[in-house]
Amino acid sequence: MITLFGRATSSNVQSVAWALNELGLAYERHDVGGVHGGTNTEEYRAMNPNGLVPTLQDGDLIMWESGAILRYLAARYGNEAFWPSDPVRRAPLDMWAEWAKTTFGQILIYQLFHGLVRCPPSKIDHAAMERSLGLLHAAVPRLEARLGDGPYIGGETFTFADIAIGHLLYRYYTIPMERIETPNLDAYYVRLQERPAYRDHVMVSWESLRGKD
Ligand SMILES: N[C@@H](CCC(=O)N[C@@H](CS)C(=O)NCC(=O)O)C(=O)O
Repeated sequence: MITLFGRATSSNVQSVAWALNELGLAYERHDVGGVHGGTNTEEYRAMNPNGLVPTLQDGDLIMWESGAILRYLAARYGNEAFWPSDPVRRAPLDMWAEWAKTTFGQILIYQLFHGLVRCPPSKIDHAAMERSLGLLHAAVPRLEARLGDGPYIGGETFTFADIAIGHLLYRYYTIPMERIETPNLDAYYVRLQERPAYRDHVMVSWESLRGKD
């Protein structure tokens, strides 16, 4: 039995929930973190010493770090297309998954989502947000160019790299901020929305996370 600990509004939890559903795995999800609390108990800290979500339990295996969880699920349960066994075919996908986590996601979630949405309006640092937006606008054309080569990050087929990047796009397209013109990325976002698991587990309103004065 697989258990996912983490609130449905967390983008990191969403990537894992989306992967579990794409892979057709049965699992239970427990609301932990944010308004639900539960991350500071001895029992939870024994599983995840960071006190963050998500945490995944699969039999005797307990894991934290959503990127590592995604790779684990893909490697254990994914088919050859979703997680190529050939390291040379997998490497470029992994490169994009890493870029999503360390570059695109860092700017989008930890700078802009936190700075524009989670921050109380009177405390928004507009100069810092302008700088972050500049970084985002410099990064996005790389993704736009990549998506000019095929419908998915790896080309013709949907892979774990699409989850690593795609789960961030609901935030990307809904945060109240300026976006540059990206026809390929826009079409990709529409393509992802055709997947029921994306609609159900990623397109989750973040209204409850909005900072208030
Ligand atoms: N690098 C970690 C980051 C985990 C993280 O920052 N999780 C946030 C939610 S997205 C969290 O636990 N926030 C506190 C909470 O929800 O109580 C991962 O990818 O799993």
